[in-house]
Amino acid sequence: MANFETVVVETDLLILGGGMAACGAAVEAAYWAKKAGLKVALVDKAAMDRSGAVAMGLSAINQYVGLKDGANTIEDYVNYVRNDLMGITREDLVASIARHVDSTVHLFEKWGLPIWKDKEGNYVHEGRWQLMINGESYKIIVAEAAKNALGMDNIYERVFITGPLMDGDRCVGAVGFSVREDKFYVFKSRATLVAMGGAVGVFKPRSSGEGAGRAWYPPFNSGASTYFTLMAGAELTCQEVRFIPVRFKDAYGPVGAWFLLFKSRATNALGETYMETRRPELDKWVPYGHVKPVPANLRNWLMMLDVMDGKGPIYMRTEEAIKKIAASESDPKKAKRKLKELEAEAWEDFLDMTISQALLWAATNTQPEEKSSEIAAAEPYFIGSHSGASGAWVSGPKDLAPADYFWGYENLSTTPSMFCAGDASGASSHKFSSGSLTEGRIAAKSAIRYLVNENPPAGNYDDAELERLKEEIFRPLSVYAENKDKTTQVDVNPHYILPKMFQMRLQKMMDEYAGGVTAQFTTSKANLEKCLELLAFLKEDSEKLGARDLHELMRAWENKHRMYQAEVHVRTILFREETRWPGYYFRSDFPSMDEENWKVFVNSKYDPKTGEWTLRKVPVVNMF
Ligand code: SFD
Ligand code: AMP
Repeated sequence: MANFETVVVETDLLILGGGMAACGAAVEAAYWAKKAGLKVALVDKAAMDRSGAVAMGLSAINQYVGLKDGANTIEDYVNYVRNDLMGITREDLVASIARHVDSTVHLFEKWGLPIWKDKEGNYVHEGRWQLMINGESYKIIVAEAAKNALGMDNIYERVFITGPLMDGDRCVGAVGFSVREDKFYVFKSRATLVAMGGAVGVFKPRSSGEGAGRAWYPPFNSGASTYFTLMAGAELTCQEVRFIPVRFKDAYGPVGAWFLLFKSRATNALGETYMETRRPELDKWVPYGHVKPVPANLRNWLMMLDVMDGKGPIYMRTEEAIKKIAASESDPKKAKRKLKELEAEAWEDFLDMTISQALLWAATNTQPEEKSSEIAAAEPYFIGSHSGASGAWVSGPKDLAPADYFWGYENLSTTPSMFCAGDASGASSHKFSSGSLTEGRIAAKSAIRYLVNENPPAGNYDDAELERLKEEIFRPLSVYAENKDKTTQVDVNPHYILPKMFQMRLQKMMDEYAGGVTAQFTTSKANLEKCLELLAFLKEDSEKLGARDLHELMRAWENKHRMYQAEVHVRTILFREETRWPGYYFRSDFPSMDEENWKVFVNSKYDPKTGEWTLRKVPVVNMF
């Protein structure tokens, strides 16, 4: 690896990721760091303008509390999130974000994001908490603010972070490599903020063949936050709480606008509304089965029951919803205009954030005002900022957190000097884009306060360890180079495994044994144990990952990250002996919810030195 230049970057605060949380962190950190004379650097594996979940844009801001208008209270939001997560949530973290999120939305508007307004100049709501936006350029607008705040000299784009730099049990930076140049990066920091999103591609996708990269979640997020925090010895939480979005089938178009703004029904092929016909099922999941809105996983579950009964396909009744709204105009001219407006809004909803769904409509001659569209449950994803909850276990704010949830600084993980935000921080769902950016701001301000108050020393860095990390990072290139001539078919070789093959193996075992699409999201102790057995073999073979170029080296590391995301997920589902989130996953051996024994968080931890896992129950403390 002698030809790979080593680049060393020294900074006080290191922000990992360039998505919503990282951009919020950059804006806030730059402000406070300037006052304190501190340096802040940010690293993204991609180009910030289009990186992360918001890459394609979004059509709504999903968290706006409207505190100033008196529309809702912080408690209202906490109640909503707690219920949607079947009782398992860190109320202190949710409340902390809820009290600041409106100011973030106002910043978006100041930065130039068009938010829909009605004739009186008020925001147009999609639902109680959601605002409609013209959001195709959402990420570019947010990235511009972050870049202006930090300056491009402090931003490293197209640098893939592989893992942490440790000094004993303290995180003192990160290592990675350029995906464009032959460079090994060493970032030395006194505080680190992890915001590298969630994970896609751990489970086999519904898409196949040339469409296999197509998923609801962006292909760029591949479990880096989970891997990084695990390898830094941090405690994680809610790693069993995956997210299964119900989406327009095959291109994953959003359903929120249809259900909330257009008030559409979803029915089975017989025209029955499963949310009504299956309502008695909700009694089994009380108290959460009886709250409003019905939790996302239970909405999924009622639909899945119809599918399992052979009553599919399931349809979003777009034509019915559009006609109903247009018919509310008594003047025929106005009704015609309204119909045109609704058609445009329906197409924009997809064009703003899931362009391929609009293409699929076009390709299948679908006019939403004339024809229903199929919806389906997608494969599982890890996205703690949406309706999942996976992430690191972090300290809450002093004024809100119960004693057991507070250790000095908001969003500090259990690893000294390491903060987490967005998908990287767990048990505080429903942050979405606006809440994630808000949490990035909270975490960054807290990290700068930590640097000022504690003045932590620079880390000790062992040159031999850095050389070892460099060898480990680039090993897939040499594994391939040394063995490439031992085969006549490049993707089959007993001496190496290419990332694509490796990923297919991971996805197959997760799909079949850990409750993926093929298993109708169902699993059990026996299946999970089988999965762990196969994961152990995969881990052995991960030493033999081969890569032909820098791009494939990135793919190799993405899959190594995914493998650990998979393992912590499987271990956590196995540990929780109940079914709490049917519609996300179902334990056939523990088919019901057990409030007495399992109304708790499950926290998980990995010891990188011994390879041992520790899982424990942590009580849920209610604030409201
Ligand atoms: O409704 C490395 N989300 C929606 N939020 C909304 O507010 N409105 C919507 O309309 C939303 N919809 C939606 C949403 C998500 C997705 C995938 C779709 C649709 C299709 C949720 C938000 O997008 C989400 O909550 C936030 O983006 C989360 O923020 P954050 O910062 O935690 O994650 P990120 O933005 O994805 O950024 C991750 C960054 O990490 C980088 N990265 N960098 C270096 N090294 C590595 N190894 C790295 N791995 C990853 C990424 O490049 C990126 O910069 S709706 O349809 O559901
Ligand atoms: P989605 O497009 O499904 O991500 O939804 C966007 C937002 O609307 C999220 O906050 C969802 O939780 C919410 N949402 C979607 N469908 C429904 C529904 N049927 N009832 C209540 N909330 C919903």
